[in-house]
Amino acid sequence: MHTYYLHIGSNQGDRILNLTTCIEAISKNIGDIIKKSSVYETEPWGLKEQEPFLNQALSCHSVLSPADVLLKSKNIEATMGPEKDLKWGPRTIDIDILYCDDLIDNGNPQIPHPQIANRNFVLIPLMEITDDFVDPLHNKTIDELYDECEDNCEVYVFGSNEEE
Ligand code: PH2
Ligand code: MG
Ligand code: MG
Repeated sequence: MHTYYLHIGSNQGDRILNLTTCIEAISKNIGDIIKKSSVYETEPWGLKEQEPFLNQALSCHSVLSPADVLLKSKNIEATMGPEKDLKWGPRTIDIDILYCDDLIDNGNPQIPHPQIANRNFVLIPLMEITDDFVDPLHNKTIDELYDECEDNCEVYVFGSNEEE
């Protein structure tokens, strides 16, 4: 059994519904959701001229390999929205694999995700659910990575998609 940290995002359509639908699909096709961060509204990174994103970090348990989690994630993305045509552009849903246990693998998917330490919209939601988890590449906690991160993009708590 593996513990995965995933990061999901949407800036098209009903963004909250997209996150909720995506989480349901992850629990059905990948494995049990262990933790969910709050939902954050985040300034677009990369391509500035687009709608703000909602982002959320998750942990889940899965027996699947990273390659299979990537395949399942691509299937969920394909079911939920049109193909992404622009790098860093708008998305109905995006699922990124951040970590699998303390694995370091430069294959596909690359784990840890190569951009974690550079992005507030990943680090801030992730910090909420990682406790004392140590990034195996940097040998630092997510709090430490955030302290050192030079990204200036704005990230606000938007709310929660937790059932009341
Ligand atoms: N995803 C992108 C490009 N830019 N910016 C924010 N704030 N959040 C994202 O999830 C995001 C982005 C393409 O995957
Ligand atoms: Mg992404
Ligand atoms: Mg992606």
